[in-house]
Amino acid sequence: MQDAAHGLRENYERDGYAFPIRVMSTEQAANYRSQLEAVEAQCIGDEEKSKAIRTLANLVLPFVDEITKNDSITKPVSELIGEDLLVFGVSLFAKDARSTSYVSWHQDLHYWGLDNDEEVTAWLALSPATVESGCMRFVPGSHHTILEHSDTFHEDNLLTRGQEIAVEVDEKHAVDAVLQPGEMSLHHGRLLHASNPNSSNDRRIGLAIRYITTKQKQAVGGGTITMLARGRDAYGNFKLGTAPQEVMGDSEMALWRRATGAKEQILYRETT
Ligand SMILES: O=C(O)CCC(=O)C(=O)O
Repeated sequence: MQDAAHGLRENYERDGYAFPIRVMSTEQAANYRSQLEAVEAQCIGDEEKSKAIRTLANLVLPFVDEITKNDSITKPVSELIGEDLLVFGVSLFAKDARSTSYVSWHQDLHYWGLDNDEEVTAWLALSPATVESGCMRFVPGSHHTILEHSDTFHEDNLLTRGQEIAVEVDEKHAVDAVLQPGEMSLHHGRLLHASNPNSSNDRRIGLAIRYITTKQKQAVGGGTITMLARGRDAYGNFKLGTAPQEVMGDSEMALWRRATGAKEQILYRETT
């Protein structure tokens, strides 16, 4: 008989993803969604704080930091890449009800400047991610080679550079990563994935947490600020941030500005 960890690893290694994995109750996910939407409402009109909700929110929102360290999330990740985990990034992918926002076919690791592929994204659903609401779509087994990407900067594309792979994807092989609130998917940094617009009447909200091993190095760029999520950091390859104590307090925002500056140098390199 196979143990659960072995089954998870086997599926992930074969397909480049695993889902659905329940990591918290529906009620807990609804509670996190309310906290998130309360902060979003408070930050309307404040461009910088609204951006901090969308990227690296773990540095400024204590409840997001708490999610990234949740044992039910980090344990399955540790079964794939090891016990010692850093949070390299957190992105909120929220598509409003009946919105045209989408994500083009891409591979995450293309632009992150890391020196190897010991990275896993945990994508936590805080609202229903269905075919209608524009759940993620994965191409099974596409995580073995890095493909060329081109930048589109399309205004409806939720990705930083609107990046998309430069070849056609045969969508008939794509799998819909349908998730209920409180469930997550795990995907490999080279997996081809995308998502369609949201044609449902509810928001589609997903929190993508990028875990790397402490052994990783930033091969391109520098100054990346990470957060220890599990285990210990015996390498010191990245600066470690301090956990936020206050919702978007002054020191939290100062750390976020430093981290965002460093990250943008890497993400937008070679663009004008
Ligand atoms: O949320 C989405 O639709 C896309 C997310 C994504 O591209 C990612 O987590 O890498």
